[in-house]
Amino acid sequence: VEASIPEPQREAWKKFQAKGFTNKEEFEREVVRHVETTLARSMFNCDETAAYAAASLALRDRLITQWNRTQQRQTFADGKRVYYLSLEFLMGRALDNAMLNIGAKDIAKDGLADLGFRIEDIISQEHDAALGNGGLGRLAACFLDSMASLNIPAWGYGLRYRYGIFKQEIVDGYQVEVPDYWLDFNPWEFPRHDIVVDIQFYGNVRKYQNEQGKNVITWDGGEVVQAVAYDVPIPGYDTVSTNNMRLWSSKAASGEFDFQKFNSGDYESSVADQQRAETISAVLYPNDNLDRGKELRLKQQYFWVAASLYDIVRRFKKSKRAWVEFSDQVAIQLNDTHPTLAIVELQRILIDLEGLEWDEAWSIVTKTFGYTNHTVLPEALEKWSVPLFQNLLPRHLQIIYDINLYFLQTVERKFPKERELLGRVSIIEESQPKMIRMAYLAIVGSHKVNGVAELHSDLIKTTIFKDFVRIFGPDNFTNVTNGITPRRWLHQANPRLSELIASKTGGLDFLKDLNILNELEKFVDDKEFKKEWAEIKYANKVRLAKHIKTTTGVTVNPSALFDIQVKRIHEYKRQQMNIFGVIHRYLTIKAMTPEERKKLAPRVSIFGGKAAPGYWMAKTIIHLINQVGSVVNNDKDVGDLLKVIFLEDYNVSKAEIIVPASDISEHISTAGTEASGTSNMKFVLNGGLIIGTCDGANIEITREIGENNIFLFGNLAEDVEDLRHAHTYGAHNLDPDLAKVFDAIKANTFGDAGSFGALVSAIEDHGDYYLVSDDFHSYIQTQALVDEAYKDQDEWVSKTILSVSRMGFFSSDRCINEYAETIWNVEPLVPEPQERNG
Ligand code: TH1
Repeated sequence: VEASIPEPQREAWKKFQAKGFTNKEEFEREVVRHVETTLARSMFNCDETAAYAAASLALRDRLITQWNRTQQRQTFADGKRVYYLSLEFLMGRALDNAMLNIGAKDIAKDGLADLGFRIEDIISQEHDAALGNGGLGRLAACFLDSMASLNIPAWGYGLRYRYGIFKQEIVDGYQVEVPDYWLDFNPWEFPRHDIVVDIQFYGNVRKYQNEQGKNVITWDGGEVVQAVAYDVPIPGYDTVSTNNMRLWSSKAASGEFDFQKFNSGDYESSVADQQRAETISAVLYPNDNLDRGKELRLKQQYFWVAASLYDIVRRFKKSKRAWVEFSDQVAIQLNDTHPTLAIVELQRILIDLEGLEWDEAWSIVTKTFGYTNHTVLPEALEKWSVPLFQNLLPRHLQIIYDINLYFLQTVERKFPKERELLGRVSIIEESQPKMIRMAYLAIVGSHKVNGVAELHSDLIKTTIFKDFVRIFGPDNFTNVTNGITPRRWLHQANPRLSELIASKTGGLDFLKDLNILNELEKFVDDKEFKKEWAEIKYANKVRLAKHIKTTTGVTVNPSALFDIQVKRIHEYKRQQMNIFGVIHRYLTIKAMTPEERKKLAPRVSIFGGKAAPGYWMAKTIIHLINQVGSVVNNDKDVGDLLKVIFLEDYNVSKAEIIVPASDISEHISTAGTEASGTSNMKFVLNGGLIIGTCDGANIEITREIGENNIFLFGNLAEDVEDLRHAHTYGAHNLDPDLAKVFDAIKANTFGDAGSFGALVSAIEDHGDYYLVSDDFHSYIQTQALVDEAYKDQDEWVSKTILSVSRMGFFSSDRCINEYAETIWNVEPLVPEPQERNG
């Protein structure tokens, strides 16, 4: 409220307040103005890049107005806000989404046409904002869309990586990583050079008594780095509520160079200091579901968490409330354990800087935080080495030890006879070196822990967090099944399907209440409707076929069954099983007579996804897929019956083309390993069926759409452990069909067998941890059922309509409402009608 304009001058401000555009002519005027002034160009050198820039600038002018008003309204209302802390936000493109959410796409389309551009060409100029690896980052993006659309006062806090997830190129069948420098021109971010926070690292802790005789602890960091805020507006759908995503960028504390060093001729080291500071926010770690324990990663986490908490606490302190009210004003959600240091940092602020007593502070902390777990894979659970941590954050280590001490004392009191329990649940693992178990710290410091699908939430309660359920009671553990935003994943990605649905359900309200899709059920036998439905799927397949042609050179038949598996490449997701199944299909076709071949349903097997650069086995899987493709796609015996495609550089904007084009998509993780999966929801919502295991959200999708509409196969989670044991202690009898596939690979059918040795021997010789052989027969048989079912197109289309009509549950709006009610205790803040009208 300081620095605001005095009352008498406010009239002038109101008179000249920014208006933006409200119709096509005004939109065109704004675009031309931005081309001619902001971009300093003209109609004689306005290419599509410039038109994209100008259209985005015109659009964002409107966003900014809404955004400012929303922030003002939230500040005046002085209610509770949600802070979603995520090290990843996989936003994809912003322009199309912004146009649709604020309801300006038709205006923009016509306006751009008047100015000589096709809107699709302009939209496709935008570089994806790819600040995430996969499902976890995209979930955070869907959540931001839902929180804004539901008018929930919420901020996302993240890191402004200079390089997002690498771009993938396929060279001679191998993945090659190319850096993703994306900030050249980014109209969606607003640097806040006035919002700068000093963050310290390393240094020493001192304990002394102050003049009042009180014990004081100070931490003097050896290194100070500045965090600069960059804000990104997050528009809600069909509301003026526009929330904020604040991303922190690192820079050297002295601003530029260290002048002393510079003047004394030590130019190189002064540049080095600067670079070291900037390195913190330079690059996203490209590992999905893997923790590598690197110091720079810990620096990123503390840098981001400390800046965010400073910001949150500063905002709270402006309200002049008592500290006990903190958790009435602030809910902080931890997206996995990556921001767990926030728990320690808030405790440090309260006791060291604000002078609260430990217990009072700790009670505030635990009421504030909620922790979402996204994985049970042991290699993904974060642990920090104590020596490394002590060096970087000495005061935080002391606080963690104290948290652990008090925690273990309560455990001891509650379970006095169980000595081994203390070691099991200790936040410190007594290994060499000692390790800090971040998930345990997150549980101890939060009032609610949730998993992301029912099976997963049950699994964490009965396996990795079993002891904690006894200690804290079952009420601290809950499930919130993931969801996806229907705005991007239906309306934006599949506009024709969205339009058809709107025409049958009375408009676009289903985008705000996805259960309205139920009304489609009555059209399952409507001939005309089914025809239109099928035509839309076909058109989407034609669009993908064109993309395949231009990017790979391979011609695929849009009438063939499109079988798609796109997601990060990981052994637990079992792309290897898919490609072995493809090889099995190929061998079967080769052994068929021409007559037999005529009866077969043609299929296109489509893969896409990135391998972590250091994940050798995942890279081998990509290589095998490409090798199989180059053999199969050029085999005259096979023709259209089978094509194998690897789509380069799978990302959010490509998903928007791929997802609407599936007939079947594969979600075939070893049961119990995929916490939820979210692309499964996207594919079904777009009229595709699923082949999948009883894992993650597949189970709830089955419950919702009915088991007749999904192809489930494979062993169950409850049996996985015994099966693994059987491999270790018994003879591992390879599935005979899989053995034939391995024989073909070993016979160099797909190039040098040596390249794929590790892939084969992981199954043959090293215990087949992911149970590929155990599930292979069931997988092949179920794929045969898919072939059969696809032949009856009429029935197939009915299944897809029924499925879509029952997908309402998987809206991220439902999911966010559950978080709001059961974890955050926040209410929407709905804009006044006059604000809605401008
Ligand atoms: C994913 C899970 O694997 C996936 O099943 C789930 O749908 C998604 O999160 C959203 O809940 C995860 N991604 C990561 C990434 C990192 C660490 C752990 C996980 S779990 C870096």
